[in-house]
Amino acid sequence: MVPSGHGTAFWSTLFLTFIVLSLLVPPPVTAFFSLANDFVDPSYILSGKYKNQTQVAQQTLIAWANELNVQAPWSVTNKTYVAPSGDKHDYMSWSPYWWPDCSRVGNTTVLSLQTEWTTCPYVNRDGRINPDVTMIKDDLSFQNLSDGIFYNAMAWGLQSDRGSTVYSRSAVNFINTWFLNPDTKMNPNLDYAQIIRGPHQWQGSQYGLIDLKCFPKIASAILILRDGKAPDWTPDIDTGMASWAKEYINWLQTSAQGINESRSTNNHGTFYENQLAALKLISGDVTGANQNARAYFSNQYLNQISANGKQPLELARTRPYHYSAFNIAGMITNGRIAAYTGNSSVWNLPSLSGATIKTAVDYAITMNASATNETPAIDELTPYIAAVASIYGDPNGKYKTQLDTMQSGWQSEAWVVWNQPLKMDLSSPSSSSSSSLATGTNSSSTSSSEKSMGVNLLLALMGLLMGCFLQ
Ligand SMILES: *[C@@H]1O[C@H](CO)[C@@H](O)[C@H](O)[C@H]1NC(C)=O
Ligand SMILES: *[C@@H]1O[C@H](CO)[C@@H](O)[C@H](O)[C@H]1NC(C)=O
Ligand SMILES: *[C@@H]1O[C@H](CO)[C@@H](O)[C@H](O)[C@H]1NC(C)=O
Ligand SMILES: *[C@@H]1O[C@H](CO)[C@@H](O)[C@H](O)[C@H]1NC(C)=O
Ligand SMILES: *[C@@H]1O[C@H](CO)[C@@H](O)[C@H](O)[C@H]1NC(C)=O
Ligand SMILES: *[C@@H]1O[C@H](CO)[C@@H](O)[C@H](O)[C@H]1NC(C)=O
Ligand SMILES: *[C@@H]1O[C@H](CO)[C@@H](O)[C@H](O)[C@H]1NC(C)=O
Ligand SMILES: CC(=O)N[C@H]1CO[C@H](CO)[C@@H](O)[C@@H]1O
Repeated sequence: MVPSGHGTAFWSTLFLTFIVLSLLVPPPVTAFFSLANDFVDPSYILSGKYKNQTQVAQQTLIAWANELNVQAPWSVTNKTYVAPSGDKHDYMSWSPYWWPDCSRVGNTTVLSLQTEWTTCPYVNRDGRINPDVTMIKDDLSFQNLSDGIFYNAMAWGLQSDRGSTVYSRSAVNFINTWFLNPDTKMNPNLDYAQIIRGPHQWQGSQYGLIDLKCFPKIASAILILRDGKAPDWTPDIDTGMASWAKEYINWLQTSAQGINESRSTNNHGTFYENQLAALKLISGDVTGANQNARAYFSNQYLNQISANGKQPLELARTRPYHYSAFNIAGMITNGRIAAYTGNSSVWNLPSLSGATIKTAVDYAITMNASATNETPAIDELTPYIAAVASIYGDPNGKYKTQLDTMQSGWQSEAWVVWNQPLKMDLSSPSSSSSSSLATGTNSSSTSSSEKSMGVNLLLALMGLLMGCFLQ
């Protein structure tokens, strides 16, 4: 029954509000997904090109920034457990594939967690993640932090009006909280990353360096804010971040963990150079960034790809599909940093067997993820198929066909925004979900999705207010 006190005007305004809302609500965007790694050339985002064919992907990107902003900001000082140093500013994580063996330490009754961690020897089970490592969230926080900074800076850069926005303020706030604010900052070292627990003095391992592999996302973001002259990117923040990067670079290049990790031949070596090259860009050392990205191509890269495109070091692992896609992410990121710093010849640089990054992706496409129970890992490869199409071209439509087969609705993924020009037609085969995407693309006429969403909200609010006054 209609409650008394509300006149016809109220109900018709409410009805109109719903009509307006249903017409203007943006099309659905895909669920948030964290890329293993990537580097986006800031001049591409700042150029404003290819906007009309990536409208839905841009909406996804902005939706992901909004989603990450809800859980932000992140800080190493958030964790309940403190590193063995006793300093809450020290980053800490536990090695994911190590499990306690308490059989020889009088485990007749159930041990308390703290006793288990410090008295039972830990044994390695490759690929099997010990669920209790998520009790410490520094690694997941850093992953979300890097995505939060990455998507917010791009959301800012996609807007034609480059004033201070919620996106530039968020990106800067996240950087300040994690790296610079004296109360919440992280010390620039990984002394306690991927600790193997047990009855010995706890230390980080070289493998822990991979926890911070996503610095190229942060570097892309900082370059967008810096080159785009974002008002929120102040000289103090720029200088502070550059000096943090320099201190951490020094740790990466001189600590035992860093030196060992630089010699890794598999994906660990690939990601080590990703991280170092990105930090050099943050510190303002473009030549150094070029040297690190190229160091990968004159070392690890040469032995990582067989003539047929297989990556033997990754295929040897327990999750071969995941690890193949994972290392491809690192290769492409090193390639993109090398290209950005002036050396795009790496795309066609042959490995010792004569293969290139393209050969590695062409082989990975033929792998059967279900055969190794890794079907969800298909989504880890598709962004890099688009990257290869963007870098090498797709004259016969081979990569587009692959994407259509592997991931329906891929056109609305955020990574479509920067894997341009795809040199391909972005329309998908006549499936129902894609035709609604095509309509969505054309229906939003404003240049910025944030603006159109803001307009929606404003109209809805106006409708509701009018409803109140007219009753
Ligand atoms: C969309 O982009 C294409 C190719 O860049 C261009 O030819 C076309 O005019 C654009 N359409 C609109 C509506 O901007
Ligand atoms: C310790 O002993 C309990 C009881 O026998 C057993 O359930 C548990 O799995 C053991 N823990 C470890 C880490 O070995
Ligand atoms: C990281 O982001 C994911 C996805 O939004 C969320 O489920 C998770 O709780 C976040 N973790 C941390 C530690 O921020
Ligand atoms: C580094 O590698 C050497 C030689 O393999 C090893 O003895 C040492 O324990 C490693 N150190 C770290 C911190 O990983
Ligand atoms: C680019 O890097 C490759 C591999 O390190 C090297 O062979 C080549 O000479 C470099 N080209 C330029 C122009 O620096
Ligand atoms: C992929 O592997 C699954 C599971 O082993 C199998 O059922 C399927 O036929 C394979 N697909 C191809 C194309 O070989
Ligand atoms: C979208 O707009 C373009 C350019 O105006 C037009 O060519 C295309 O047919 C439109 N697509 C749809 C689905 O309306
Ligand atoms: C989840 C959580 O506790 N987040 C906090 C982490 O630390 C920052 C900085 O102190 C806080 O702002 C967050 O609320």
